[in-house]
Amino acid sequence: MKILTVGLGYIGLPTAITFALHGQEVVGVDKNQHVVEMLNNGKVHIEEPLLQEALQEVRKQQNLKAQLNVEPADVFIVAVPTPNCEDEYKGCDLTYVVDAVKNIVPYLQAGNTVIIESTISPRTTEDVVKPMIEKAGFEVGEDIFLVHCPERVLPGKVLYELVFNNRIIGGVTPACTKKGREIYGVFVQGELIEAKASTAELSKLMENTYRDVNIALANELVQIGAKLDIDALEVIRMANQHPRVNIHQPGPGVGGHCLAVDPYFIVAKAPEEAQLIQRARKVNSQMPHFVVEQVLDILEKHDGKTISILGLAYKGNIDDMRESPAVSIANQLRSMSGIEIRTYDPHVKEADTDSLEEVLQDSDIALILTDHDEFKELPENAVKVMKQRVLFDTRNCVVSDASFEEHYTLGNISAVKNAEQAL
Ligand code: SAJ
Repeated sequence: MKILTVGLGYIGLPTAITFALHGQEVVGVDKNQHVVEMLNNGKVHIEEPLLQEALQEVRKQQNLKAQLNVEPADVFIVAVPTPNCEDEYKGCDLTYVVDAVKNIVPYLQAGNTVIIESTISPRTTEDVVKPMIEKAGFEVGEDIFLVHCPERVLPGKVLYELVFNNRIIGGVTPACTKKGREIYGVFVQGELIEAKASTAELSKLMENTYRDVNIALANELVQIGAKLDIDALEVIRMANQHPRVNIHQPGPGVGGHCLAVDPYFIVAKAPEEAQLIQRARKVNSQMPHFVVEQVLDILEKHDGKTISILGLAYKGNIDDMRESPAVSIANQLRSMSGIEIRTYDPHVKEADTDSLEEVLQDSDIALILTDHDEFKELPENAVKVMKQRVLFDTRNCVVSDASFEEHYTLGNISAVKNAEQAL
């Protein structure tokens, strides 16, 4: 089978490589010449465990080539970004998907399959993509098979989850679903779940929305705890011992290109109905501001001004800064007068410093915004160069805090306020 993937990003590249690893002839297409050149020189352009090794393997087998243009194939997979529109509800911007399909259509031949992997708003496969294929004279379900197969992989575990997660195969007709099953059956060892394209679209969006809403609940609990002087983290630990309760982990906000983006795609299609989803988005997107306020309170209490930000990526052990709450917090703090901030992230090149000692030197507070493994135990020799050994761990990820004199979390921040009131 010859498979052509359009988009060689966080999803398209691992997917292309996985098909190639399983013996398929794969052509990866991307409009970014630098990415194409890097891949053809044997280098991946994103940080993802085992991806570099996997690329080397498929290059050895000569199963994957990268290029700028589309060419004929049996299967076309679209894995391009779908950002938010800049409109009232931040709906799904389909520009890249539509462009990709436009580029593919001239190469389509009867018997081909078109798969949309990009996350799209509900009804897009049937209402937008299908008409584009029909306009070229094909009958969908007879000549061309059209499927929406959303990915569900977790950054950091992509190559494993691509193979072992259950996968939804949403065909526009039953014949389309059957084709989709055959194609993903090449490597998926999880269950292949048959669905209508529109059900698959909304299911994908609801999976991330479920998580976003639950994280919002945890973040709201933090604010309730701060007001009532009750440790929210303790409450979560306790409540989660109930067999049917799973309160998520609070944090400095929700980032990444999924949870902070996908819920709006639903909202834009049904704004009157999606009230809870909108409220949860608001709670999570206000968390960076809440954290900034706590940081200012802590600084005031300790009469300090220098902040060392540890972590810029949107979550631990990856280099992805898309929609990262850490970046928003850093920017908000940076814009304030009388405050000095420096950033450090061992996974991100854009940080101000590349050593822990350097970022902590003479600083008043170590502010952890990303739960990288490197931050779980901050070595004493790095902490001792701080002016004041104050830690604010918004991720609750530090396991050993012996080198610090004060250790704040999202569970005990009310202590700062109470101390101020007592003065
Ligand atoms: N976060 C919290 N508290 C939590 C869990 C996460 O604050 O209890 C934060 C993280 O720190 C991060 C954000 O939420 O800032 C999102 O992280 P994540 O690990 O929940 O999700 P993503 O965006 O990296 O990946 C998600 C996954 N979806 C689900 O788990 C339902 C993944 O399976 C999807 O494939 C991916 O979105 C996607 O592409 O849609």
